[in-house]
Amino acid sequence: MKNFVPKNIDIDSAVIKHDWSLDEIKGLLEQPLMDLLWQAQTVHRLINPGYHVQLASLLSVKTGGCEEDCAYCPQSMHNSSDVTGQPELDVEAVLKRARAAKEAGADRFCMGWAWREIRDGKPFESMLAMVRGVREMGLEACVTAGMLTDGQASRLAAAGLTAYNHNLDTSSEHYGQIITTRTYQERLETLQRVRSAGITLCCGGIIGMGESVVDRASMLQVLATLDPHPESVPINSLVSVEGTPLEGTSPVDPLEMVRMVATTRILMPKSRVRLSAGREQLGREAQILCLLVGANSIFYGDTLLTTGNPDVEADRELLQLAGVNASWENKDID
Ligand code: SAM
Ligand code: DTB
Ligand code: SF4
Repeated sequence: MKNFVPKNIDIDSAVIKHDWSLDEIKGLLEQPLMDLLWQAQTVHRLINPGYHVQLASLLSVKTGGCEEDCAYCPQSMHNSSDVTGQPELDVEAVLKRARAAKEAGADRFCMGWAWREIRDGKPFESMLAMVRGVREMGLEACVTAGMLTDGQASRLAAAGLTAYNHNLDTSSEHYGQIITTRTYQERLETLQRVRSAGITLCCGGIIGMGESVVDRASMLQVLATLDPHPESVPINSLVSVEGTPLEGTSPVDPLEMVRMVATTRILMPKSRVRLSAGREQLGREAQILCLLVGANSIFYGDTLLTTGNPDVEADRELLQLAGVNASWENKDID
């Protein structure tokens, strides 16, 4: 695919600013779909003319038994999902999975720990060895393991960690309905520690947890007023898991996901917008719309942390059908 910028694109459409108001964001989210899609597509094509899509593979290193009470999460010990506390994977097992992900074409390897906060000692030393090993393979490395201290953040940075994922999940206003064991403020402080250590930020949220459009705008406002913007912004739609308080929640309309991705792209033009959990429920047309209007990364591989994701073959087919560039086929990556 040739990289070109269509002549009628206004460079100012991709303005990087950090003072977005709630009304502006709500206005973007709620504008007529055709206008939103055009505006987002304009920004997206300007920023990513080659339609390069980053493939990020996920692995749960420590699964289940988490002390936090996140209402969406099958790994919380407060929920009765069928995810029992399992022994942590060792360094060798994790690196084997990272190698397989690289061979399948992944660019980034994300490792998750079902922890409230990072624990020092052997588990943390193993985490550092995993980060070093993943980086030595030439992959980006991302960790998501809850809160951390400044000292832990610096050691992760020194090990070569590319990104730390810590999501806002929802608006500060809706937050109390979803999590009670950790405050919104603690989340913001964790993000600040990651930033101060020089690690890039991966921070986004989930839609479909009973929030309003204003809640979605409010969460996006917190992200889009960070300076700099998070380098990656995962947009998840709730995977409603049996045994969680959100079991049985009605699925979000796929077009709501498209609106969320499009608005995220307009607000944070240069960030990597990752179309994250919930793709199995989206259908290929909605996923292609997301790729068209702003998503430039997906989770790649048939499992997220504990729930399902489209398999590699289905995703290769989807990406080929959409005509985007992804590393597994080694096309003209820009
Ligand atoms: N314990 C760490 C933490 O909370 O930061 C890391 C793992 S946690 C599973 C990472 C993120 O996955 C959550 O913040 C949430 O946004 C997302 N997530 C978890 N369960 C989900 C679900 N059922 N549906 C959609 N997203 C989910
Ligand atoms: C993110 O925002 N989504 C990913 C990743 N960051 C760690 C996790 C999705 C988890 C979905 C539920 C599960 O598989 O347990
Ligand atoms: Fe624990 Fe993270 Fe799940 Fe919350 S989202 S229960 S912190 S693993």
